Amino acid sequence: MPANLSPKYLEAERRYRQASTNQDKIKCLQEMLSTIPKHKGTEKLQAQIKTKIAKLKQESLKKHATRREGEFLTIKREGAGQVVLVGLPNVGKSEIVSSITHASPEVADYPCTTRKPTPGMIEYENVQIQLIDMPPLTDDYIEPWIPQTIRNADAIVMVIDLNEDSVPQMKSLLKMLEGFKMKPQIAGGHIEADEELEFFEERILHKKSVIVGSKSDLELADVSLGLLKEHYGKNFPVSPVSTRKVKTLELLKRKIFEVLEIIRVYTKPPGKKSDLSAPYILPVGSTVEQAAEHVHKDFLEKLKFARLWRVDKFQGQRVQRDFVMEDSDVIELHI
Ligand SMILES: Nc1nc2c(ncn2[C@@H]2O[C@H](COP(=O)(O)OP(=O)(O)OP(=O)(O)O)[C@@H](O)[C@H]2O)c(=O)[nH]1
Ligand SMILES: [Mg+2]
Repeated sequence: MPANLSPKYLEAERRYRQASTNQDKIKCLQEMLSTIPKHKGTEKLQAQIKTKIAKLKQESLKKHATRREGEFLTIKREGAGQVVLVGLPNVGKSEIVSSITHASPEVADYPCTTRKPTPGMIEYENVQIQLIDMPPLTDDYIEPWIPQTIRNADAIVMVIDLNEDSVPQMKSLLKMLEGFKMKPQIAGGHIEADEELEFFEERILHKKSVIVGSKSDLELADVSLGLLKEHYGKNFPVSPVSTRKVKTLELLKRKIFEVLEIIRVYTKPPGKKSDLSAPYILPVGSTVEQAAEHVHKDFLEKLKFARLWRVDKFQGQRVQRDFVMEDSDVIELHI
């Protein structure tokens, strides 16, 4: 055995021997490969590990080919919207999920820790938003449910590690998403309807997206963030985030709420106060008529007018059906 194998390598090798599934074995082998000292004396061992990984991947592919489509994992949508985290290995996706939701996906300082989608709920003010932690996107084998889960989500958070070169990461991420026939785009732009789209259809799907620059507390973060903003700031909102800084996490929640392009609308009975803990969630740009229909379909026909309250703007003025509502509006529906 070549000398100079690190404790991390030996630990990964120990776990490899105990691993029972191909996925786990691949994960350990990849870890061994990333921690092995790169010199002449280990070349043979590196080659053996690579061959073993390739063989295990082939086996997994065969297994997947015999699976039926219905077996893809998709996460049931909950709350006001579903947002998925994507990024290269080890960029901090899982730590973000465990910091702003009640879920606790495994976090580790080696790549490819996450194997399964793990949903958690973000509480942003009085709204619940579902955030899904995902396995990393890499150039090697991607399980077929991964693109499908990303396509299903309402929006994408692209996580870029600010402690590494940011622009190349972003490039490869966009390239991989393009390979899945997805094009991230800034919220507010025109989004193609995607309801009838199936996973295997070829049409490019546009997805509302934000960029999160992770590990903003680390040394290289400022330079990396500057470059990221310079190259992509025009096309996407870029938020620096550190799981060690609560304030950045609060701003991230706000950004995630914004990318969903939803508004909260409250109703109130005449002469009474509205229940501010129970908003109706509507798409940005919804009218009074649409809000009324959402409350009860009978309102659509019977609604005569509505009164509207908006902080510093309206105090119960009458508004018509086509009036466009904003976040936090209160309406009183009259039939
Ligand atoms: N300093 C610092 N380290 C962080 C931060 N966020 C995550 N990390 C560390 O980065 C490493 C990777 O974090 P993970 O959350 O497991 O990364 P991941 O993107 O889920 O990794 P994979 O599941 O392998 O793709 C861990 O050691 C984390 O503790 C951060 O904001 N600041
Ligand atoms: Mg992870």
